[in-house]
Amino acid sequence: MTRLMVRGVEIRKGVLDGAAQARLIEALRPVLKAAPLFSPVTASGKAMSVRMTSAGELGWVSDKRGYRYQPMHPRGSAWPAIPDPILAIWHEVTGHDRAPDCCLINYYGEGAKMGLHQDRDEADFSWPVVSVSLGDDALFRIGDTMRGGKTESVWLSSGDVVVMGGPARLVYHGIDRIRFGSSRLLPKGGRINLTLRVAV
Ligand code: MD3
Ligand code: FE
Repeated sequence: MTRLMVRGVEIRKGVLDGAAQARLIEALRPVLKAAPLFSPVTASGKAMSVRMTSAGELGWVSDKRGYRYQPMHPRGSAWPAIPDPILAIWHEVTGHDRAPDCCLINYYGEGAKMGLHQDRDEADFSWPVVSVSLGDDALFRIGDTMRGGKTESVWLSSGDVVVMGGPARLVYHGIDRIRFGSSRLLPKGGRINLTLRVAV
């Protein structure tokens, strides 16, 4: 495992081996069945290219009313629990006893991307954010805590874990593109990113 620090963001390459990645995909199968991926719309009415769902007490949603954490999937059902092997990564990486209340599940199909943004819908920025990459490689862009600064990019691959804590918690970040078909983890290709957060 190698550890990279890019603008205060810690990138741990190759944390999960192939078997561990496959176990996570297996654990996500019933979650995605109970809480299907949906295409969020921004408040300005634009569809996001990333499809999403969540597990945990709260899920992150965006629609014409804006974005927020809420206790239900858009179809009205409670979100499924965060699977144990995902919680184990959080506890291992953060050393905290408190569990995250949201596991956002982002799916990037061919051509999907996520523009530069800050994660600031959470109540307490002293909690770190942990992200797990599964499937196709993605070009991750990291900027400054203010919009418009210089940015640096790094490729994330399946099994990498990213930790944002301390001053890096509020840096601008995004996914410019994925290399569709670069991994065989997902039979239909694409990328899944799990983002673990303490939201409230
Ligand atoms: C840096 N997801 O869901 S994960 C997001 O790959 C999000 O799907 C991207 O940004 C993805 O909000 C990037 C890495 C990540 C997640 C949260 C962060 C980087 C972060 C929070 C603060 C700083
Ligand atoms: Fe983000």
